[in-house]
Amino acid sequence: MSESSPILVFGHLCPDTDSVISALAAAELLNGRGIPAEAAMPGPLTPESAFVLRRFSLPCPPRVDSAAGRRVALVDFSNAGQGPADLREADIAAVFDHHRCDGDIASRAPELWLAPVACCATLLAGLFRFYDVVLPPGLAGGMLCAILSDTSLFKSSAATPQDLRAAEDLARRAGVADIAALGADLLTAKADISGCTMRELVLRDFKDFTMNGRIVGVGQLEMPDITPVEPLKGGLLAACAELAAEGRHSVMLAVTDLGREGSLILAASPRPDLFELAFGRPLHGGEAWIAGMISRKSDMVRPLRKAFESLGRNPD
Ligand SMILES: [Mn+2]
Repeated sequence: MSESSPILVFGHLCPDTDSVISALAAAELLNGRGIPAEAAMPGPLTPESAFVLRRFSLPCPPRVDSAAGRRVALVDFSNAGQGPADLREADIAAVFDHHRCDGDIASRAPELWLAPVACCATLLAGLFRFYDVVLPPGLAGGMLCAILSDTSLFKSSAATPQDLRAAEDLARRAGVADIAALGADLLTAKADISGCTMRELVLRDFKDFTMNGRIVGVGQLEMPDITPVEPLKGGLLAACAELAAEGRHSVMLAVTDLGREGSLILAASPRPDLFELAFGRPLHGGEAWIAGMISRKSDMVRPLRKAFESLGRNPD
């Protein structure tokens, strides 16, 4: 394992804006501390991330699909299952995350930064101050977008006062006078579903979670208004079923309507009763409208994990 090549910094598979921008930010922070590092991303750029990179003239991190034999730093995730397949063969030099840590990765380096905030960029913004590293204005703008994206423009129940304060500070550094206008542009970019296959839409913002020994995939599409998705429901549900057949117990897509502040869930599962237990509404033809559901972490994964934990250990 080479100690001389730069640390490769990347986020989770199907990288969202926070994963892409936090990789750039953590690489900048490490370089600023005299630790050579370069950002990468283990998946394609989403329309939202492409908009953010363009808007703030930030470089697109190169694609990386293998981590074996590299020194790496993880941003926005800390579970082996959400990274490249050979992540366990990498030397993990640092972790920056804001999700629960299942403890299935190991690191020799005592550099694990985990914080209960809604966005990894919020944590990193604090670390630039901690290490007294200069934060360039363009990167600050990107980090602001990551916070707006991860908090669904602060509508998410996962948003904390730290996220809000970081966003205000980053806006000042980036010269963004109107945060709400930037948020609206971001949402327009995020909601662009033109030219995508149903599978690409389910995978656009998708994560696998291990719940009581079962793999459950949860994707999310956020839109100002979900009407354009109505005619696609059948195709999206079929794509969920296809992804479930690839080694997962269940796959759910939440199509989040930020205007109505709720989500239409589409679920392919042998146990639809678990979704009713988690969200308090029965699925009809694999779908249900759940009022108030916006945050994947708080409103989807947490109750679903509880429902799966009510199952025994036996396969079903
Ligand atoms: Mn994040």
